[in-house]
Amino acid sequence: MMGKQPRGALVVFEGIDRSGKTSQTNLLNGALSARGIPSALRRFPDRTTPTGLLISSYLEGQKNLSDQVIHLLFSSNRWEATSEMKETLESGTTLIVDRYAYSGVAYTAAKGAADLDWCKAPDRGLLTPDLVIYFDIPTSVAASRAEYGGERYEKVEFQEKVRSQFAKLGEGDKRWAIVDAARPGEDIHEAVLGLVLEAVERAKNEPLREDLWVSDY
Ligand code: DGP
Repeated sequence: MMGKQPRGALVVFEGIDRSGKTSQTNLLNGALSARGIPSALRRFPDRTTPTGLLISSYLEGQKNLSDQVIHLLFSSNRWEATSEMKETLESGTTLIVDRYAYSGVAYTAAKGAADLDWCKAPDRGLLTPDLVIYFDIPTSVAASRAEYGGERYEKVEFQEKVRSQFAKLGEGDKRWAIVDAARPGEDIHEAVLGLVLEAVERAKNEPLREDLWVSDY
């Protein structure tokens, strides 16, 4: 009889706006497929769900919501995807996720409206990533990229604050890997692929955990 399918890895990409996550996640997905490793992409916020539509109109500046309300909506948007993500991972597919709860904390904390514990609380107990790849890039480099400035958070001074919140979040997190995202795309891809292939192997022998920020909370 065939043994149980080893689970896929949960790989999360984080970084400030225009740090290059979206193009690198697409490249990574292609590279994994080429190696016969089942993988799928997902991004947060998922703007297609009811919470996602509200989030989208907030980001586009059509709707104003308090810092607390929008924080909880972003968190809900992740929680509503959890059971589907779990099924995907358990079926052996590696999930490549463009933004997750770390963005949730970094963007709200950057507003100065709430402390880190409050920001982390709603996402506590989400599926725990096997690897978080943080795309580190100077704010000035990100800001010079195409289409920057269109949405609510795309302002250099604010992104600077988000960047320092991300740095704080990564400290002491053993799942956190920092990738210099100001380099040429090919070099970034190579670094990312190395980290992900390692995580895919590791995940085969480790149970899927649903304790984000529970043990170190
Ligand atoms: P993106 O689709 O990756 O461009 O993200 C849209 C914007 O929303 C971007 O400025 C980052 C921000 N963002 C993503 N996730 C969260 C979150 O959980 N909370 C807050 N406050 N902002 C977030």
